[in-house]
Amino acid sequence: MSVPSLPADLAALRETAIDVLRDNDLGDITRPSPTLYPHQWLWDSCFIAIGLRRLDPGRAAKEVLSLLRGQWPNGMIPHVIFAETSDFYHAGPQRWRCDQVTTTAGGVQSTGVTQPPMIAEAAVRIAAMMTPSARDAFYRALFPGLLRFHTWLYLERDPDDDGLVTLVHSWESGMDNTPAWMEITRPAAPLGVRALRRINGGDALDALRRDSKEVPPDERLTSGDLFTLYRIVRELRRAHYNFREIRRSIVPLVQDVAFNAILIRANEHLTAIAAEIGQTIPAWLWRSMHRTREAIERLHADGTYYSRDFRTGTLLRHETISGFLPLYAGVVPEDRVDEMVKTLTSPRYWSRFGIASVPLDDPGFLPRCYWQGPVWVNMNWLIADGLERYGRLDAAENLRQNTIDMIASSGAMFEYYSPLDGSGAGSNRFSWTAALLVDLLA
Ligand code: 9YW
Repeated sequence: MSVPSLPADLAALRETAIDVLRDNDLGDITRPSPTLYPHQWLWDSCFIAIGLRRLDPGRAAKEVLSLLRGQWPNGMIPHVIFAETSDFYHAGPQRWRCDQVTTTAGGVQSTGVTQPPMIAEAAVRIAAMMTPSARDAFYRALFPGLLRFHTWLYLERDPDDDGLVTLVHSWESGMDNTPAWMEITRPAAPLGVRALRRINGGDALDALRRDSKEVPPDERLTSGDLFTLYRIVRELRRAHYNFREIRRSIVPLVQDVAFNAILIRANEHLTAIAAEIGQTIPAWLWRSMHRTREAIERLHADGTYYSRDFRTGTLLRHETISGFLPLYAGVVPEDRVDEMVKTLTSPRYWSRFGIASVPLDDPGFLPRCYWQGPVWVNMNWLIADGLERYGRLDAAENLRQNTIDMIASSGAMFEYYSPLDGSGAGSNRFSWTAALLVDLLA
């Protein structure tokens, strides 16, 4: 499907995006990038499907349905489903060894943690492009697995009926080295002598850190942080990926604000899908879902929202882009919205390229380093949606236009961009950037 009204330069940019998606297409899944990420990631596939629906709704539906192949018997949908490829990925099946504790619906290998539950959002967006009969078939194929996933999130990750689900690894947040997470993770899992020796020694680390050969090392996690994240995986493995056991370990447990905000929106969509195909949501789950809307209020302080340490109940008061996701969830009281939008559109966060992942005046701000400062296209997309939801139409429109302009001026589908000059960093053939550009141009 082409977009006839596009000027020539944007039409060419759209073709570049389509080419990236085609190149990363592995059949009915799309890898995030050809070099760094050769497998299927949960929320990547959802953002990718949101773009693919503009090109081929049937293919977009397959992208989402294929996530169910990785579903565990307990309902979890994993953050990475490993593809059959020999391409290098540093945290592959051997690091997780999940086949020792479980099977998956499709007999595929996976990681033992999840990622933000964007599936229901992708599903309703795809369905909006389908004929009534295709839509009905798609919803019926997806709903049972999706319901079991949301059920798992509450039963396993909100065992105290607190209303907020708890994450067990920063990889679950989708924002690997975001400061709030690293500040709680580093002290919980100090590096041992062996890890330090590997960091300081040459070869062993080089073999693990091929990512820093693909792109400059200062655009990636530090080796210390990466080893800390591996250490947490080891603890999760020892706890058999079971929350009751994890709770007794050193693993930091976080009620992540962005994840819970995305869950709130996903719950609304799940409820709508159920109604449309005549299915019911169990009453206890419905009550839990409702509780999340109220519980997120406990993450509010000083005009923003923070994640919370599940073990101590204290807020992790480090401001990041996650604090704006309650706008996307639609749970911000109207009398608070102006102040939040003022902060969001201030030079601390806002530039003509979009929203910085960490405010520019943060002492840890690094413009080209992953989740420590760069602009990410998926965040711009989510927050623009939230702004629109609250009727801040000019800000939403500006954010979308800035995103398109930023990608256009870089000329490539980068993984993330510097909020200072819009230069691209990380992978330059990154699928969700390509897909969301296609969506924004439609
Ligand atoms: C990793 C794949 C993933 C994204 C995450 C992003 C990064 C690194 O890449 O994670 O090895 O999982 O932080 O959001 O899903 O694109």
